[in-house]
Amino acid sequence: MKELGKRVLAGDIRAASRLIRNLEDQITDTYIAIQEIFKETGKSHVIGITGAPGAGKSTLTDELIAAYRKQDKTVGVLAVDPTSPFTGGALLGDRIRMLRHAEDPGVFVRSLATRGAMGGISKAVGEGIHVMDVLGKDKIIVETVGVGQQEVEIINHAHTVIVVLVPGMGDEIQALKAGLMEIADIFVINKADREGAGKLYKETMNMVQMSRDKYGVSKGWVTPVLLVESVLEPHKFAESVEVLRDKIDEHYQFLIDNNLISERMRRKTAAEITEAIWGSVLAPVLEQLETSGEMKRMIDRCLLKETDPYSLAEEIAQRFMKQRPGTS
Ligand SMILES: Nc1nc2c(ncn2[C@@H]2O[C@H](COP(=O)(O)OP(=O)(O)O)[C@@H](O)[C@H]2O)c(=O)[nH]1
Ligand SMILES: [Mg+2]
Repeated sequence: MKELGKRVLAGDIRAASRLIRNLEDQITDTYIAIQEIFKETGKSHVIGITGAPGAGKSTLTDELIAAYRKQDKTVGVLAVDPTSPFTGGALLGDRIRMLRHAEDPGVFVRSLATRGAMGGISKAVGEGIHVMDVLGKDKIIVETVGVGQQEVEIINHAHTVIVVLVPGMGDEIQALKAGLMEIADIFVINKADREGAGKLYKETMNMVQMSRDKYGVSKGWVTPVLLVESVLEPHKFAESVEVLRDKIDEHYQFLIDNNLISERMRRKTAAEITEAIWGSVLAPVLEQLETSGEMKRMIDRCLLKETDPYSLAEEIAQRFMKQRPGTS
């Protein structure tokens, strides 16, 4: 696994692809490659695009690639789909759709569908971003499906978070109140050809306004709401995605000008350290308990009420953490 990181540093695309595949398969010693490249990370602008399945995120991403390429900016895309842990098949459409950029050396598109270990997807996303970062991509777009906690995690990885809404998904405004409001740097009302787009736009504007009244303008950035034209009208679609591109860059500039970038970088790094500790401390312990059969025995004992999970955890902590050589 050594060398792989070095090859990525040298701009080797095949090594980068292989490393990302290893992340996806959660091959444990990928961390060596990440160690090798970490020093060179932190240069790209990371853009998160989140929203319900079918909201048009991939279609939008594809057009956003084109919009950035017009300005000669290089783009990396990580399409994350934790909902297809076995096949990754749901992403096939994405791959085909973004095929028009396949021959462009300034574009690097990869998908991630990890096999569902706890915290695994977030860790793989963070590492995938590092890989694209050291490949020198100016912009890295991370597409995530907004279900459950997933959408909130994107804020640990992205500088700019775009929340995509579409008309005709009734609960969405409800869901927004429950937390999306805080993570969105930009709202996109997508599929403008659909009935209700105007209404959704107004509702979202109202919501932004209300939270402004309630919390005040958060350090000067007023979350914009952009109505993106229908993909069925390619010319208008391209134009409104260029407006989106400029807003995204305006947000990044805003973070830089107001010294907020370091705050986001701290949050990103804190999440990464936590995940790394999880990976190197907790994961091996759990794995050992699993393979030795002790986990099974512990479950049995708990069910028989001979003990409880908390006493067991304390026991495990004693054994693994407090009895290392030199610590007692
Ligand atoms: N009517 C309409 N359909 C769209 C628009 N944008 C995307 N779609 C379609 O919506 C479906 C889901 O799009 P996709 O980009 O895969 O959504 P994702 O799951 O959020 O990535 C596809 O069939 C797209 O062709 C739009 O502006 N109008
Ligand atoms: Mg998609």
